[in-house]
Amino acid sequence: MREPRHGLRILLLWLVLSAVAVPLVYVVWGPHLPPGDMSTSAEGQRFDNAVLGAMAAPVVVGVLVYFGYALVVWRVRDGDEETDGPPLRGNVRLQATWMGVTSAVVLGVFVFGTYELIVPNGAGAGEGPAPIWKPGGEPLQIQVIAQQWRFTYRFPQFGGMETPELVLPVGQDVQFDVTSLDVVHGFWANELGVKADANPGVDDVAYTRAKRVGAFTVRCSELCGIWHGAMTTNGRVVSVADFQTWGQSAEVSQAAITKLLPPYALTYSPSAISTLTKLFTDNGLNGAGGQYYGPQYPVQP
Ligand SMILES: [Cu+2]
Repeated sequence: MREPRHGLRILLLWLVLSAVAVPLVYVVWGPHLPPGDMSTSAEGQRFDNAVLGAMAAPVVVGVLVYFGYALVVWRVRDGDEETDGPPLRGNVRLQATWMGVTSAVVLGVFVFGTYELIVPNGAGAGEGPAPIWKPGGEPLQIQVIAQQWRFTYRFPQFGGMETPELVLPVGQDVQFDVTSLDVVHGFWANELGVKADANPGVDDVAYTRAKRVGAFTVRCSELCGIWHGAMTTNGRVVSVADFQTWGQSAEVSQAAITKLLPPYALTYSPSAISTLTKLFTDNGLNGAGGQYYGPQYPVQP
């Protein structure tokens, strides 16, 4: 009996199933992929995840089709006494195709990923002190100050006030200047698609623009000590008018503290921590050095 054309069968099966899987991944699954669509950077990352998922689908389908086909067609039948097939050595066409296709896939992912990382919105990632991508115009500047174990936010365009609350206006470009007072932290606002290292002595810049009002979470993404897991807060996106009202009233209510703070700078000397800690704790603003959690913490097991 003539051997059927297995390669052609597998190829056709793969083509049909891939034609189903790719749009399924992109159109049906894509809109539900993290980190959602709350900001330009989140939306960009969701698009990247959908494209990469769609690119991965034919690869996964290929593996599964080959696996399934081999299990069904090439399994040993009852009474099949035949030994293994003839030993094969070298198949230039197969080898060249394999190397060509895998190289094209990897280079495609590399080029797409690199472009997306750099060009649209800076991808919401910390770009260091000299960002490659910048939005046009004058973004709202918000300094993110990480400290064991809490984030505070300084607004240089509102008199350099510092608040424990992250509030953003909708539809405006925001520039986060992320730094740390003590150890290595990570500023991660998942729903905004923003993630930037918070290192002492470093100004790490990240951009985004919120697309709708609502709440988002901020958490520390770098193991930074015993209360790292508790280093999380909520932020909110509000209308431009509400933001102006909030900013102006916070500037007034924080004025007494703002006067005592070191002048706004892109980074701060760690020697300022003890003074700042006392200042913040006295004003219910912060809690470095474990004071925020009270002397009974950390609880020993
Ligand atoms: Cu931290």
